[in-house]
Amino acid sequence: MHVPSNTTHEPTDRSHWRLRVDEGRQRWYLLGEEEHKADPQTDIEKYWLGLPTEAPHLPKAKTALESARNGFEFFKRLQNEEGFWSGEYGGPMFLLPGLVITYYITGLKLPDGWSTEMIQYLLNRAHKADGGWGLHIEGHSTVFGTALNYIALRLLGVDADHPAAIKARACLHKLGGATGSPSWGKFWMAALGVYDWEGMNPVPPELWLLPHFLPIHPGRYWCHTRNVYIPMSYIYGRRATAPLTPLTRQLREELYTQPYDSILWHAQRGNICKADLYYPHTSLLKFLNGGLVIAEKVTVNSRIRAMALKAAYRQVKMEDENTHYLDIGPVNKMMNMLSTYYEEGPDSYAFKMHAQNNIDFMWVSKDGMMMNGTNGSQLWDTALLIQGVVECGLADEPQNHEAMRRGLKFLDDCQIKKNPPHMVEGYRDPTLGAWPFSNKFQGYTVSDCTSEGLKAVLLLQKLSYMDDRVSIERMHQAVDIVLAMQNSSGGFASYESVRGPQWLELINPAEVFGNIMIEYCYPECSTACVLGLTYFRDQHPTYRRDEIDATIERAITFILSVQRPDGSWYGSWAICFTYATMFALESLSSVGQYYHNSAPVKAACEFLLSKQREDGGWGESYKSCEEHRYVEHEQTQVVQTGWALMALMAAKCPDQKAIQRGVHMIMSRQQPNGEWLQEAIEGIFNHSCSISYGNYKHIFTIWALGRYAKTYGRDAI
Ligand code: LAN
Repeated sequence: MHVPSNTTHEPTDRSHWRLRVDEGRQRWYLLGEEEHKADPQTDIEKYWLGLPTEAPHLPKAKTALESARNGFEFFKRLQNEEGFWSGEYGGPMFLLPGLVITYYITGLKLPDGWSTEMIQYLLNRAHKADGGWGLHIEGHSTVFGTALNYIALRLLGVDADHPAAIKARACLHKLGGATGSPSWGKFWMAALGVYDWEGMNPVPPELWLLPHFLPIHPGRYWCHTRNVYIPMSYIYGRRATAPLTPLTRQLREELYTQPYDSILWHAQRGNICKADLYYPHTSLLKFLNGGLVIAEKVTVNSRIRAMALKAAYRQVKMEDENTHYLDIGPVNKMMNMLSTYYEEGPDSYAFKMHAQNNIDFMWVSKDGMMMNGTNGSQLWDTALLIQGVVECGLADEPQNHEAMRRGLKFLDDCQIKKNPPHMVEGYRDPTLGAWPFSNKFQGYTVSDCTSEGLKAVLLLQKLSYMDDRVSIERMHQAVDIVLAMQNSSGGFASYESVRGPQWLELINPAEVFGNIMIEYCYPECSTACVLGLTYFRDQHPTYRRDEIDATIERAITFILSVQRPDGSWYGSWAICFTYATMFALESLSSVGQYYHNSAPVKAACEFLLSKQREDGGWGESYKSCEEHRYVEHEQTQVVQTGWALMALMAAKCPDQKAIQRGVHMIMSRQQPNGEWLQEAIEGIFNHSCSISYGNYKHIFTIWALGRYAKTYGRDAI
């Protein structure tokens, strides 16, 4: 990797960054002086970089609708020419190090401005108190976060005696040193050559040689988990380690509390620092690992290993080709890139494609450059925003027609129009007609993204001034996708239907995440599917009618079955009970269940009302997701207030006063230019890791205010 010798650790001139979009792809570039002058920065770039925008002050909103209108006046400025909204999608702190380590190992040069801005990000995100990093930006310092980000800082050119490095090292040592890292950290360190493979529990590629009918076959795992363990097993199976360099030699001495050569590696396999541990290894996994360690001694150089590596690499290749070398997420993106380097070499087409596409995951903010949790949240944010704007009637106002037209253009373009080239052999489900979370190139079906995309299209194409873009055949394809994704419980999972038994969770080896081995059914995804099918049936009442009716009914049964005794629902994809309860109540209202006629809905409203704060708002901490109980945030949050209000209004909760107080709270936080400011992180995954949804503060405020105006009249305050 190219390390600038004169690194000053000063940020780049942020006014030189531009965000380019291309068929749903979003990529940041640092421009040279000439190009920069010829091409002024837009408000989109200024906004996300934390620079002042041109957004004017607006007349102060006196009603909820005026407030929503002002909000959209501002937010419209952030819609790009292709019709979608981009946004920061950071939060996890274990992504960027994978990229930095891969570039170091492969000797690839980072594009202009990257290393400087990555250093900025790491320095800005180090915890003030102890200098370490956590699993995610709001989490306490852990070995996983601190060891990997310390390594990243050093590889990017920060000296060991830089004050931030000294502080981070002290934090790491206090936590016991890098030997206590969770397995994914152990993997990256071993690949770099600063940790010994013997200190890692086996990740045998032989699993890919097993017959598919076995429940343990990786083709049955949750697609994210499966796709991380494919390249990990390939690299582990080959024990591919970078040659030592003076810098990695130094790192070997910096990361541990004892000399590198004195570490008893086999004793470190099960050593996971307490601060990191969320899901400890079960006795079953410990037993299996014991057996695998012995088996590994035989298989490591055998013919079976050679066959297994071939099978694993075939899966790497298929994932790459199915996703235009974007891959399902940033973790397997970097591991696949490294696998490609070892298998096909740095001059191969595959390696070059990987190198070229990493930029899709990078995001520049006022804090520097981070790696997003996916290659963006383009479809998701756009589809949700459109629904809010249509619901409150703003979409009918002439000043918004153009934004809505552009939105439909994007939705039209973003729908996936073919199945993946390697579908059956790559263990993929159909994608024809689906909508993805980010863009069509990544191209994974997600149940709720397909439904939200479909809902947004149906709403937009009903507007009097809108020309149809998405044909009825293409809507049928989307409906087919959704119908095929229902599980026997009636619920819907995220990307695929559930393929493996629940006991597979007993061999979850990742230590830091919960519920990652298989797909699970979620009230959020199930609701999106219920509503997608409902909206479709309203407009097209004949297509697969009986199946749609039955599917909705079973999904509602599922949603009711996972309500908690306190009336709430646990949310898996954003924080937390507030989020999922909103979805569940949307579903129930769509089948005519409201506060006055449904005991579950009444209980849910009472739950939400019991969490309303003095100032009229709601505020829930990400700790709720970890601890599975409602944990208050220190501050009220506009986003959660929006969710709670949406839920109460969907349920026709009779306590208008309470709803009004929430509306007041949201309006009181609106800025003179119509925007809302960033508050706490909004999203979560795998029970433990938070993730930013930087557009939610506009989407759910506008939507909730609009729903209020619609419910109680346009003049309602
Ligand atoms: C996402 C983001 C979107 C999210 C919703 C659509 C909101 C949800 O309703 C369904 C699940 C989904 C698609 C989802 C799944 C897990 C993701 C991809 C993420 C939370 C974004 C990042 C996360 C991914 C697993 C991060 C990489 C980490 C690993 C453990 C591999």
